[in-house]
Amino acid sequence: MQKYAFFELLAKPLFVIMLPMLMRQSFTLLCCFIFLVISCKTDSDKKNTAATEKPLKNVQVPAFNSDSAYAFIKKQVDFGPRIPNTNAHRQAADYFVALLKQFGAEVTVQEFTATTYDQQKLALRNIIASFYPEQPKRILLAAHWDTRPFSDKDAEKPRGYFDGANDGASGVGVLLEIARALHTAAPPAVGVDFILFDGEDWGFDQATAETLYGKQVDYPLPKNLLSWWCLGSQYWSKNKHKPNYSAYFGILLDMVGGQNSVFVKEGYSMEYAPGIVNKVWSAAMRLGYGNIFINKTEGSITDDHVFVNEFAKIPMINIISYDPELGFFGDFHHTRKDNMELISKERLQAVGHTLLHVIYQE
Ligand code: AHN
Ligand code: ZN
Repeated sequence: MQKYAFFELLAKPLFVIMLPMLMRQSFTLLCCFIFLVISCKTDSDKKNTAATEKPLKNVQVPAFNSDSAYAFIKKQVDFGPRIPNTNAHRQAADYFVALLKQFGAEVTVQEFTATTYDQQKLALRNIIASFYPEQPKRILLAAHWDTRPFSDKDAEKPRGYFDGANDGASGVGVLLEIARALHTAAPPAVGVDFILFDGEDWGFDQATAETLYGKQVDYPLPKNLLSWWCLGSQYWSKNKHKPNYSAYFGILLDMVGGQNSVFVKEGYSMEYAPGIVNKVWSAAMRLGYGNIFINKTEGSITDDHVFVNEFAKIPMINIISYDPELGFFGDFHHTRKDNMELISKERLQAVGHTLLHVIYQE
């Protein structure tokens, strides 16, 4: 009895002392668990932001020379409008091939014939230039090099010709200067391919029909085409210069040299490759071009990048001039205003500098 009484005596304080201790302990354990869950979550949040905002590589980026880019544009304009089946068109193509070879690129010329909406047979050439062809990870840069055969938005001369300094030559000029920079600089960590697309600008829409023919006209598409525009990119995307060719991503330049022009995030680019758009626009902001690369999404434009996405399955974005007031490319578009006077070295610099940074940051 004495013994039991002793245990009874002991049991009560044990219970009274131990239970709160145990409860305190489990409270501490619970706190630890909650803390762990919270810290894990913030940790994964950190990882997520790190995925979109990778730390910058400490690399030497070659300089972009906008005087040189400007000279490449002037050279094209001096041939005359690069309208398919003309001498200026043939001479410009020969010039691009020779120059890109001089810059050390592996050059492939893809020749083909295409039929336009008005049943003209055109001898076209897509020109492909590869730097570091042995690199498996590749970036594709593109622009169209042909000129539209009529200035159908020019109120005074809708059947005239125009220089296409911005529409065509500006994108090619920036690309040629990037190729020259690659030739003189240490290689980036990626291979770079250039495609100069032909036959982009012989397209047709009802506005063209109204001005040229004074009435609505219907030109049904043949089964090999999705659009009367972009004949070169539609051909290349279905018949690549190397059958298994692909690229990590692509960037198209279209009308990038016009003074006062700005670039908004184009609709199809945001549908097909929002990550690439944001990568390029972030690079531009970082370099101080936030007044030119505007952080808003507007307009969806059928251009060469659409077919590269659709058929070649390469995520490609478009950097293209957009006038927020007009809700269109700009008042120069397909008029005789599209000449050298329109070209701004500052705009060429913003685009070229940004692209070289994007290339060397990969
Ligand atoms: C549209 O007008 C919808 N696409 C033609 C894009 C273009 C024309 N780029 C240069 N010229
Ligand atoms: Zn055009």
